[in-house]
Amino acid sequence: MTIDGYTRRGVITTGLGAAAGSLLVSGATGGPAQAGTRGNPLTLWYTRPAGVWLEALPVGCGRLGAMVFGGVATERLQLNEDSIWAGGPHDYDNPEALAALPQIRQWVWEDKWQAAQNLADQKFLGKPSEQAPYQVLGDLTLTYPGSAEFTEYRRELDLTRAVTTVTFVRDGVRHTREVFASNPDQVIVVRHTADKPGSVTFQAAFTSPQVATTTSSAGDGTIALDGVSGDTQGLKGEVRFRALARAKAKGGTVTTDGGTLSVAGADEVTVLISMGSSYRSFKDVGGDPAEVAGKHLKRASGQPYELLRRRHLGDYRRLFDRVEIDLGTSDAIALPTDERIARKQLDTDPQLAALYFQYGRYLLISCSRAPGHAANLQGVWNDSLTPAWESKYTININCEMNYWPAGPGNLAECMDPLFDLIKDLAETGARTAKAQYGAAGWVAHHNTDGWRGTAPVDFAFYGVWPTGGAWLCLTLWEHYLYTGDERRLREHFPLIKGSVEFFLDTLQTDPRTGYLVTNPSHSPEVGHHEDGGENVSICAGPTMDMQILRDLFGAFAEASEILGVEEGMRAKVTEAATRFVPNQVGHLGQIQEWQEDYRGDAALSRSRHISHLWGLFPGHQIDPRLSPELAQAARRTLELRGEAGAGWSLAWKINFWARLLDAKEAYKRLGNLLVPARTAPNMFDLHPPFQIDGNFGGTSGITEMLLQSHGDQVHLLPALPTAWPAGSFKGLRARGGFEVDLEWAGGALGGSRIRSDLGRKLTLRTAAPVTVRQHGREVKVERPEPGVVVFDTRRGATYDITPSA
Ligand code: FUC
Repeated sequence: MTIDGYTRRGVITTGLGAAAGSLLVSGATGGPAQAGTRGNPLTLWYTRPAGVWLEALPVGCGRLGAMVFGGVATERLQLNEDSIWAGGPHDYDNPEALAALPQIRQWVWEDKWQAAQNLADQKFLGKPSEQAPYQVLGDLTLTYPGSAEFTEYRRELDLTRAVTTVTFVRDGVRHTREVFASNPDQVIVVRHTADKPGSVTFQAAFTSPQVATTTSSAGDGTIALDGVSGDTQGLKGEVRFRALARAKAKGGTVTTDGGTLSVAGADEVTVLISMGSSYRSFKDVGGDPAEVAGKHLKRASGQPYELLRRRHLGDYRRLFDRVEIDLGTSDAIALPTDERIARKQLDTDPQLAALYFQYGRYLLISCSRAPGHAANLQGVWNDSLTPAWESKYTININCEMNYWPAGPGNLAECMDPLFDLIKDLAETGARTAKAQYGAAGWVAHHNTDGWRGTAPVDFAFYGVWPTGGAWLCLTLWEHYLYTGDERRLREHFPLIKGSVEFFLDTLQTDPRTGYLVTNPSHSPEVGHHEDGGENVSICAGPTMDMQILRDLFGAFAEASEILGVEEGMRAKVTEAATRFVPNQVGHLGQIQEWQEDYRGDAALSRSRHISHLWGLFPGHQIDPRLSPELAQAARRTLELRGEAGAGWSLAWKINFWARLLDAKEAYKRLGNLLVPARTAPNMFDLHPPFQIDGNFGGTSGITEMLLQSHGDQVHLLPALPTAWPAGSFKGLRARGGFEVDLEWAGGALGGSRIRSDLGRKLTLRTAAPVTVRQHGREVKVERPEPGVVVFDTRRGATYDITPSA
């Protein structure tokens, strides 16, 4: 582990400034900025070059990423390729684990937690007991000769085009540089133009903290960086990589020498950056990075800049443009983005929330696309060999949170890399199930990495949690709920089935309560007792496990019915689910976090993890309408838990409060997220340090305030804050295959248009009665209760919803 204060006792101390680094820039000599957003409110913009990494602007196309600093005399592009993991293919399973399992279980039944947890630490953790870090590739640094003075500086990231632009006047010439990452062409494109011919002159060179060498190839204006990922935990670094940069100039000269690319006196220049690695899969790193990087560079070099740009825009906009959102605006929009965050005044800057929402969608499109890996803790952007928490996949909350905006935010395709990850885990996790539990199916614990480790890691306190794979499987089901894509469901069903099989084989009947429970497990990262001086988390049947498994078993039953398969297993699964520990209310009126209603410190924990509210969000077993007592207890849990740390925790709370239909509390958490302690100048979420889940959780939270679709209902404006009296959105998706446009004014629904993709029955909840029309003709609806209309829809048809006169 690379984070300070991550101790065996389960306490993390994070100093705000320390990990995040200073956010202040000094010594910038920029002149007055070009004002405002230039009519495009979906722009992050700044009056100075980035001084530190958290001010640089991210671009990405899934597999590749770059942080663009926007310097005048020196431009730094910090580069990532998403398969550069330290170490190499490795099986983490511990052959001693299986023999220790009965004793660990027995001690848990006997409440001998310390003994159980110690034994798990000694015998049940993976080998090695920590996973590998995701690593930086390197930098491309461009240096531009000229005077130190410049004026009219502006740096921006336009979310509507996924292009970052820097422009300034230096030595009497206006220079413009545009950078984008193209998914269709798999290159990063850096375009230089100037308003006087012959004024583009620079040198470019690669550097890397990895073991790497630089070379140039004469003749084609190309430089190369060749390196290999780092060693870790006794595993040799085996991912070889190559980065290439090539300049194509109009006018002037392009030369290369000793790894340096020189351009002199050109009118305009396009630099293409291509990267490739030897990673073919978690078990094969025998690929040829030169072939991969060379192939993309060759293809992109053959195309004019305008075509590269057009192809990029076409691809990006196809996804991004599906959703529009307007939460209101104000004069604050004329301020640079970092100043807006620093003001801490979301109330007078509603557009900042809209910008944050769309930034989340931008980031997901930029870091989670095929071809490429799922979004890790930092998406794809990481400047370190030893990033916080190894920039891995933490699957006890963070990785799943990354994908919360995908369904409702109309970006279902961005889940594909996650589904590839799950397929890998089903393979490695089947080995772990067999080796460590003697069980069928597959299991993944709380973390995974580029080698798809599925054994428990770190310490038993954090790692012995067998439900990570089960939660991931529910993202496969969510994809179906949003899209109705039965072909995909059929493809994914074996993954769900494999997870269910593992639990059918390993769930234990608790000798004390008779419930069917996980053992050993824990409620993620929360200790329930001090036992012999040791903080212990180990237990049987924590609430979160039971909530996840209830949904997993339910999803299996429904999916198997839809697909017409596994009738026998369905009966078994449905029966087993009736023996799960129910959601329970404890002595403080809270949702009980464990099977037993532990008192004292356990019940009063201020942990940032609120795992026992999983059933409120992303699940929906706790619902103010269907289970008001549990909803009341969830509210009490949130009050007791307080506001302790981490951007992602705050983001989760927005979603919780929205699900409790409490607009005021949800909005308050959003306001707390959009402040400098939690949102960097470049709008990256701060744990701190940077962790991208908070961005995605925040985007999801905003959606949950405007539109919810669970419990077989679509709820319009379920938790609309008073700070957004008027606004609109377009293109949000609801479960059941509906696409929703909506506008509101005076805090009330103005009208909505809903397209039905699947022709399902629609149950619609609104604050006031509505009338439904199709092509202007009123549709006959049932009104089972005030505020609810139910009607059949036709596939592909559109329905207009207006407040009844
Ligand atoms: C868990 C959390 C931390 C962080 C890390 C990646 O350990 O407790 O807050 O999100 O994962």
